[in-house]
Amino acid sequence: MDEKRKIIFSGIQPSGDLTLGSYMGAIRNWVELSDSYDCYYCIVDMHAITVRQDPAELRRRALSQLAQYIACGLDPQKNTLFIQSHVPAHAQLGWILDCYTMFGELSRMTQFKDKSAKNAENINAGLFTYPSLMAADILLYQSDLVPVGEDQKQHVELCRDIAQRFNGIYGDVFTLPEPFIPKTGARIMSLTTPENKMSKSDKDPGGCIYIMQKPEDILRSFKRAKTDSDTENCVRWAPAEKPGVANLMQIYSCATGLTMYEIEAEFAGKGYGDFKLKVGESVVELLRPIRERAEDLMKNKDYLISVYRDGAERAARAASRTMRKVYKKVGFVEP
Ligand code: ATP
Ligand code: LTN
Repeated sequence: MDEKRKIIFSGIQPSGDLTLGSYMGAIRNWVELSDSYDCYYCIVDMHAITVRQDPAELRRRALSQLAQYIACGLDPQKNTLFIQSHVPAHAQLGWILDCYTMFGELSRMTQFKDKSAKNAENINAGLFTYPSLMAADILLYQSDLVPVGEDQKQHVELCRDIAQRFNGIYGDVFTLPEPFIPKTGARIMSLTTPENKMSKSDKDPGGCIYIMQKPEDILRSFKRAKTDSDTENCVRWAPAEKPGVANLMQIYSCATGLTMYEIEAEFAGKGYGDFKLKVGESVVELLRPIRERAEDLMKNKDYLISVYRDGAERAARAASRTMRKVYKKVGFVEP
């Protein structure tokens, strides 16, 4: 009866407005898991500054992201919702783990390679050591599970390697976390270039759908979504051959709960016009209550402040237990 609840940690950078990709790949699962686990859901602003940010925008987005977490169904009473920079233990453990992470390991990270190609004028040390800070986020809370989209699997695996290395030297200090990746929606692609991941830093606005976007803009983007030149039996599950259609089918499946087989049956004999409209409408209906609730919450800043303060206090308490152990193990004098 008194069995300890398993722990979950996940985070999203306030580096842009939240997308349908992050909702379907991550947040949707956070909500589902929040009943049976002890959950820490973070706004990782320290990760966000690895790419240059406008300070006022970063602050606005962090608060709006908190409102969106709550609006997506994360109850602040049941979950610890907080902002990374408010809990100094993340930076402290991040530094320590930097000393247990290898240059070669960091060099192999695809996100580092992608982001340094996109930000050639600012390949800073933080962008490079980003995964050790992410490992600190996860390990501080002795997390068992990390619900993320597929692109983050490599980082969670590196986190396990770092934890194993540390435990190998000092004994069992850290719990080894597992990634938790959804079966559908693990990788939502851009609507205009379905070979690329839908991403909030995407330069092509039509490719990305945002949680807070207005219904008419969402519908317009779906109407323009890239498909192919098939005319007969065109809504078919064939990801390699029809990436644009497969992406829309994934989105529709996530929004409605229908299987690929049921989606094919629904659109048998119909064209892309009907299909894209239906997918767009399903997303509008999925996001409508979230947007409305988030807009309401944004009017109540005092409430949001009380949520993140309370979250930071709870997180700091849990983090300090791990930090005490780590300080002792590495040989720091007790403060
Ligand atoms: P950026 O463009 O700044 O790198 P992003 O849009 O890729 O940001 P993240 O903040 O990196 O979003 O991701 C937040 C969470 O959502 C992560 O768990 C990530 O795996 C997941 N996620 C992001 N984009 C997608 C997507 N297109 N499909 C599925 N999951 C996604
Ligand atoms: N690297 C992640 C964001 C992130 C994260 C974390 C996710 C930072 N720390 C800890 C899960 C657990 C990203 O870029 N999406």
